[in-house]
Amino acid sequence: MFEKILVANRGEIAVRVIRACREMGIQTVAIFSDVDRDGLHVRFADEAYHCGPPPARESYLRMERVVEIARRSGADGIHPGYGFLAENGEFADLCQREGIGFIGPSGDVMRAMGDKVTARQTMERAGVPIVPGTTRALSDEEAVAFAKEIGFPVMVKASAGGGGKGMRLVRKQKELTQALARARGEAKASFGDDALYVEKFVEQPRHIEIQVLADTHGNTLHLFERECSIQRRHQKVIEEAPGNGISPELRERMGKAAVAAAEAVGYVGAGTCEFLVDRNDDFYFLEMNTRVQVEHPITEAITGVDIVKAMIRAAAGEPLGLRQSDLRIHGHAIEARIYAEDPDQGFVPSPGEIVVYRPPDGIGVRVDSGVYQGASVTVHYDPMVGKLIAWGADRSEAIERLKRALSEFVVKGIRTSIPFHQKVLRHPVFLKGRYDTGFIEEHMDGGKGGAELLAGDEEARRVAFMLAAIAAFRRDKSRAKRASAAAPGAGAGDPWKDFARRSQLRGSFR
Ligand code: MV4
Repeated sequence: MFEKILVANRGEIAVRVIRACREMGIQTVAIFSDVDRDGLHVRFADEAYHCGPPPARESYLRMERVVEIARRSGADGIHPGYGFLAENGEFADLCQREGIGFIGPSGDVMRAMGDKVTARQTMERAGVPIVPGTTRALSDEEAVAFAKEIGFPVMVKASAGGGGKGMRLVRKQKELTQALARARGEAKASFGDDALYVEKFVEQPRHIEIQVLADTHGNTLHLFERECSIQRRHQKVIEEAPGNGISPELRERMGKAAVAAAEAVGYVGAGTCEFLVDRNDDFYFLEMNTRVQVEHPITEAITGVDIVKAMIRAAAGEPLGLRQSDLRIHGHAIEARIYAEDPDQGFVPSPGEIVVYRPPDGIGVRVDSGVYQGASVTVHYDPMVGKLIAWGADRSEAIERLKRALSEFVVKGIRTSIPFHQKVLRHPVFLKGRYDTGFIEEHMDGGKGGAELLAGDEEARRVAFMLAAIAAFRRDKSRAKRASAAAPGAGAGDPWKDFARRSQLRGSFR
């Protein structure tokens, strides 16, 4: 087993990993950029090292530096969380060369899944259903010929893409040439790889994903499905487990497909197979995420399995100690992602100091967050500041608990997505559970809130973003003035005074 793990991340997921390590008796090392010196993950870790200036490219994404910090601190493992270096095959290779255990699959597995054309070939051979389409990269001429053959509408996708990046819906043949040119340009610019493939467009699909766990002893199993169709511009907003109206028979077929997908690439650790499910309940493999996902807690809630601990054990070469037949679904869980965004202003980021923070608690409630009262949210990283997860004996209890918990959640100083969640949770279509990936577009005014003008207009969004940053700066300044005027020591004192292990801050990188 690992003795000391460096957590190459920040925010709520870094805290989540540190908690698992603490429970396992593993020492932890945090890294932090200039603006994260007071981050919650820094407070929670046993040691913390500075890793660079605020831009991720110059701090959390510096592979050589992260490995150097691991070496200096004596860490024998690195957990990448999600985002940043989590799905970077080169980073996994580097860790391996340096003799540091990367907590995730090998670089080869990441590349096999990261390249969508390769992944589609692998899945086809493994008997996993894929969306009808091509299984090799195409020239423009080949793409046109193929689209005519399968018929419109089609989707043009970048082989190096994923998560909605480098994707084009083409409804008519005469739009195809331009779509191909744009998609190719975008793919080249974003990924340095302009390989494209074509798929039949699946109308009104649901996004259902299967959580997979695999060890190095040949055990691969699944932890059932999550429904993630409530998304806004490819950002998930609400997720639930199990999925709505997924029959035991469909669940078993999808679970077996996901296990076959993982086995086909020799997967180790925690991974997720994303599927589209159409109105006939036919399902198609889309992509595999080779990391722990934001929404993993809803699966933990319904299965009782600690997914982060399981991935650490698997990376250490230990057997999972679970069999598929041991696993059952208990009740229902729903997660609301709390974003520092203003739903009334077209979801512009809302950075600033969190002046008041009072998270909910009580039966069936879990909060995984990376912030605290007095913390500051910056514009440098993902605006998700935390997650609220409610568990209930059935879906309606989970919904009522989540509503109750949202009503208790007090966050002041920044705007959050909480009011938007409350709207979704009141919507009859959501309550029925009969929704698909078009839900926010169709039923929530496109998720525009009150500011229709802002949606879709990049320039207006940029201006709103800047205005929000200026407003946050002003608020912070006037607050700082008021705070320094107030009598010191009037409050409860330092809330961190009795914290178990205040981490030692070490090292500096510029
Ligand atoms: C599709 C699709 C329909 N047909 N592919 C979006 C994210 C990326 N992972 C794949 N996506 C889609 N691919 C075909 N052939 C519809 C989507 C899609 C979507 C998928 C999952 C969740 C939300 C979505 C929102 C819009 C489009």
